[in-house]
Amino acid sequence: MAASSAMEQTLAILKPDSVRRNLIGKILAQIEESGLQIRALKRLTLTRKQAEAFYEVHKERPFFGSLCDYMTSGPVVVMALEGERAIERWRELMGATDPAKAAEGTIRRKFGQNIEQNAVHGSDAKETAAREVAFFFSALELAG
Ligand code: 3AN
Repeated sequence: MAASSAMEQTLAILKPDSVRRNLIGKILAQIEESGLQIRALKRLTLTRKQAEAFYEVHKERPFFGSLCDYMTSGPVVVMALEGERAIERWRELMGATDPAKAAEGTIRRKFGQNIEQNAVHGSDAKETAAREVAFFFSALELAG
């Protein structure tokens, strides 16, 4: 088969509420069952500066300060996911931003607590995915 241009990488974050509630395994299982590959993975705690840089596109939004407080409130697990159309597939698996509006069976519907503490993050487009994967992972870490 020719190399597929639809092969993508995307960034996933298991947010502090997921790690705090011991949901890492359940969420990773759902990712693997979907057929997406976990290309790289680590646990870390974001500094304020890192959270502000990561969410820079939202800096004018009213929820920016609260979002950064929350994202620095405990450890997160960050992952580079890989597969055909990985960006869209991971968005589908996560569900809508607001867990109350997310489709049945999605991770946010099952595990999200509210629109801010919504369990997981996923890149929303090719350009953001490339930026977000590179924000957390080096070429060496992605080569495994
Ligand atoms: P998504 O994560 O679905 O791409 P974005 O990029 O609009 O959604 O929002 C980034 C993050 O900001 C969300 N995951 C959520 O934690 C938080 N957020 C989004 N909208 C709100 C809101 N109206 N109030 C509080 N937090 C929000």
